[in-house]
Amino acid sequence: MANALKEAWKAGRQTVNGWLAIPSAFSAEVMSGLGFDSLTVDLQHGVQDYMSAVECFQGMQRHGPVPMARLPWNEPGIAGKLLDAGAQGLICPMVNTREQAEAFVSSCRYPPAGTRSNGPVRAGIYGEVGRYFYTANEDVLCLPMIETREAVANLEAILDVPGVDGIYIGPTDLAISHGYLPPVMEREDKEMLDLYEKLIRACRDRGKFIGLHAITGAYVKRMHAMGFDYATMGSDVNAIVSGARAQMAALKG
Ligand code: 3PY
Ligand code: MG
Repeated sequence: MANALKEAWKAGRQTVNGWLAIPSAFSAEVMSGLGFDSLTVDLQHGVQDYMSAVECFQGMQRHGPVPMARLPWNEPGIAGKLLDAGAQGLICPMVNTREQAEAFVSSCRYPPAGTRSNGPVRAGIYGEVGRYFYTANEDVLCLPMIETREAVANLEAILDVPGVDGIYIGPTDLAISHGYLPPVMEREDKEMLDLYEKLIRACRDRGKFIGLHAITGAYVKRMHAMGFDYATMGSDVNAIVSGARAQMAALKG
């Protein structure tokens, strides 16, 4: 099954990702009907574990955004399990060196490209029967996160690792490592925005894709205009908080 995100980016179409921190198939189902191109289950900072991630993948099946997950850390066990459960792309936090990028890619690719073990227990029941093994290495997106000074210093080496499809920026960790506080997601610091431009150019030069984490539609629109291929307009928690807060203000105001 070809990866719809990869196809969109190759065609120059920018996409919007949603972020699932709530461990609920129903919440994932509601989010999946709102027009996101992809939804990412967050096992790093979200209240999600392997089983709730599987349930979120099941919940989003009906409307069909591309199912993705953010790993809790660069660790092959959970990477393999999430891919077997149907994730079509993985975002890996804190990838700072070429070696770490190689380890991440290796977890996601079947031999000879990597060391992923065969057993796509849920992923294999979609698409053409028996084909998953032959298409997964091409279809699964490997997106290391660039969110430290060290990662920026090693950017070219990370991007040049075969099998790295693109990168994902973690704006708060990246800002913290550059000495910019408070750790808010939608940065306005000139140095950070200049850095984003630099990262976009480096990805363009190498035919790699680039995305970042954001919250509001207005900021996502600006980041698309800057040249990001994808941006997260997240999350389910933000949506509840902002929606309920607005209604509470209307009630009391
Ligand atoms: C960050 O801001 O560091 C993130 O990882 C966003 O998800
Ligand atoms: Mg981070």
